[in-house]
Amino acid sequence: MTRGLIVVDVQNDFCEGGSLPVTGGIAVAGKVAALLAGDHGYDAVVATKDHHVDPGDHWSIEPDYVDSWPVHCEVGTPGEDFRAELDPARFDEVFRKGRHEAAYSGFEGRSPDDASLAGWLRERGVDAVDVVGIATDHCVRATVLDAVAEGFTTTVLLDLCAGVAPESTENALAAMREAGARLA
Ligand code: VGL
Repeated sequence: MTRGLIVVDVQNDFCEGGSLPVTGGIAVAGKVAALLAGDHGYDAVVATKDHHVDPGDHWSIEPDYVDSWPVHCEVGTPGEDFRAELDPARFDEVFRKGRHEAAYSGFEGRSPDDASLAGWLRERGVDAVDVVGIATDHCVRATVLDAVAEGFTTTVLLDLCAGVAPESTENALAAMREAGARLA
């Protein structure tokens, strides 16, 4: 198989100290950085970024932390940047999503050349993907479900993921497993 790694939304705002901090986000950033610094064996490594300009009611001053969230990953702010642990040079491509919508799934993202994630991976012969990042119960979940739907053999590396809340994380694990993803 030709294997790809998808690093989902390891951005400052989703880590401790950010506007929508997920516990364990910084630890995930460190572990992903360590993986990418070594001889990881992936044929392609991509990252996704939440990249909001005006995502409508995805942002709220009274967020419910289910469908609405504090302002996060606003284009042009440090919160939208990758965590400093990550060296962007390790990514073969970056897919940005959510300019004017929620866009939880990395498969909604586009490269600077306007490639879709699925198209970009297929063009390189990738047929299996590992998914890591933040948050297990939202953007990782949506990205994994789309990866399976797009026909990729999909594995979630749970040790390199962090979730917002325990219950929704458990639900996400069940949904990803049921869809046919492998949880590792
Ligand atoms: C995410 C909540 C809101 C995520 C994005 O990256 O999982 N979560 N927007």
